Amino acid sequence: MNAQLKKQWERARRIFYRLRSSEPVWKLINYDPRMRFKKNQPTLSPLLGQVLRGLQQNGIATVRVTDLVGENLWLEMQKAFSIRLGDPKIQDEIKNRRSAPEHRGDKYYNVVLWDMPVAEKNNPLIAFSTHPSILAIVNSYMELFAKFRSLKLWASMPVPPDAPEHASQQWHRDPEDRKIVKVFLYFNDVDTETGPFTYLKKSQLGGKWRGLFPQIPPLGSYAPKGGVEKAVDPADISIGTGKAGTVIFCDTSGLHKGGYCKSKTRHIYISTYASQASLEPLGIKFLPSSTYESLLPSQRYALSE
Ligand SMILES: O=C(O)CCC(=O)C(=O)O
Ligand SMILES: [Fe+2]
Repeated sequence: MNAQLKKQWERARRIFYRLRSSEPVWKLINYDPRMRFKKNQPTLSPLLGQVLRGLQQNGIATVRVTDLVGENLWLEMQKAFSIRLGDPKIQDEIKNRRSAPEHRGDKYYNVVLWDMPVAEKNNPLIAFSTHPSILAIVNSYMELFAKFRSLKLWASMPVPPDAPEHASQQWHRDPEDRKIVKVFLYFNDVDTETGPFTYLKKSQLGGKWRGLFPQIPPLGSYAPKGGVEKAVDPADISIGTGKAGTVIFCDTSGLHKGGYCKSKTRHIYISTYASQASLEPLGIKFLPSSTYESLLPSQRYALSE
């Protein structure tokens, strides 16, 4: 392709994706999941309502895991987490981890504790990610039946002193969708040494910082170093320190970063939800739909491709 043609092709591609993610087209693509949500609107307890309002107003809200899903599930989740962390192969990886990236997007600082995850409904982590209370918040925020798109279970390891911020340690917007919900759960206490998840409040769809380093569909965006700090009031930056069992709901189409651990390891579980318009590859394997037959409609929908 000659240079002129390439340029035109690139321009056409940009226009196509911008149109595809515009409100009317996005709503059209999501007609079916929007109608499903209308027919199955959850009633929210005062606590869930509060989390939803936080998401709507600031793009972020925090809640205790036990208030959301109860003590028993949290205990089972902690057991499941310890088993994965204790796996000799994982322990080896932690010992032999690299101390620098190999390429641009390489999250060399995260040891992956659950590779090729399969969504077995009795797995406590999957039960958490598809818990009716969580889906009630996610779907009410998205105003549609959302898809559970991926999960990450990480030990985020301390980086060498003065290592540059790399990949998602830098301010960025995720690419998946116009609206995205990620649910972050800490399995250990996270302070400023432990790479807390950090968010620019009101950078979600409809927020006052939506236009700052915006997504470029079908991509997200990275902010230049220092660009966010220069543009905003420090009070708008939420630093997600918290005890083990802290759950953060966040629209990561807004500006965020995290995982820059200075001296302590961070144990984190991340569930991603987006609409069926998302073009990102699925990061989770589902079982045949008959496996999920006993579940609620919102859960069955979340657990489908
Ligand atoms: O590791 C973190 O805190 C940030 C992760 C992130 O950017 C993401 O999951 O989208
Ligand atoms: Fe991200």
